Amino acid sequence: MANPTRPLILYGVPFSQPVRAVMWLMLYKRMPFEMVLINPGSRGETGSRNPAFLAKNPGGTIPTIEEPDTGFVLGEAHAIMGYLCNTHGWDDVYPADHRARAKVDWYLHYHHRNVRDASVGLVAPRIRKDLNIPEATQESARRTLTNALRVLEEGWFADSRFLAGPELTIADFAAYVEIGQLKPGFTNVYDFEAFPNVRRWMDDMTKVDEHDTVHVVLAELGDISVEPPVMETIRNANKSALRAVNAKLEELTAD
Ligand SMILES: N[C@@H](CCC(=O)N[C@@H](CS)C(=O)NCC(=O)O)C(=O)O
Repeated sequence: MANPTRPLILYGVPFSQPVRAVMWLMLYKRMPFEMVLINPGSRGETGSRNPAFLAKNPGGTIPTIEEPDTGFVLGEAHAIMGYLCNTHGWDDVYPADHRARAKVDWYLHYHHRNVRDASVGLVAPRIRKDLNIPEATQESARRTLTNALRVLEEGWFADSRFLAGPELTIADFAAYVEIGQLKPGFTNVYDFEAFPNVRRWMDDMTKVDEHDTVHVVLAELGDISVEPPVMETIRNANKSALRAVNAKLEELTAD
């Protein structure tokens, strides 16, 4: 939308992987927004399963965005990133050429039932005990993830610096928030030894603008491979992350 008078609202929490992807794109593009905390899965007043939020997004998931000026609401991280690129002309990260864009979309569709299983198999069981994810589901998700990493290692990254070609695209944001969360320095719950191309790409992604701002939550949470974090640690990590994002947003609006 041209010249909005009020900044776009992003509903979510920094701990959510797809929320981080959307946040990263906007910070990377230096686009001011307002972060409104919505807790995933909760029926409470600020929860994603509260009737007020379900009226915006019937699926009850974060991220969701809202344009205060128009009332337009959109869910699903990849739809949101595509929409933001389309409306702001961010062709560098979502190429205008049909075939180049289709390749980005190819990855974004592939992501959902493959790379996204990183969270189900390795992170959510340690962080969200309340979800009671059965061991068989976790095991199957870990297998799916390993298979997806092999596909990335031997296919997508075989002769390509980034996922969809030589340049960074929104496919990389989407993939890294899932894969990168597992590495040493963050949760450290997966052994990437067999995937040198994926490791090289993860290193490159740490150099992308605003990587550190978006990942304060994981840096703060630290290694959870041995001991699952206590609730207080998760809460504090989310708070520090929010402070970091808000500080960056203040900087952007002051510019
Ligand atoms: N496919 C969705 C997935 C979103 C998603 O799974 N969000 C989680 C948080 S990471 C959520 O909102 N869960 C709450 C729920 O399902 O009740 C997207 O990419 O936006």
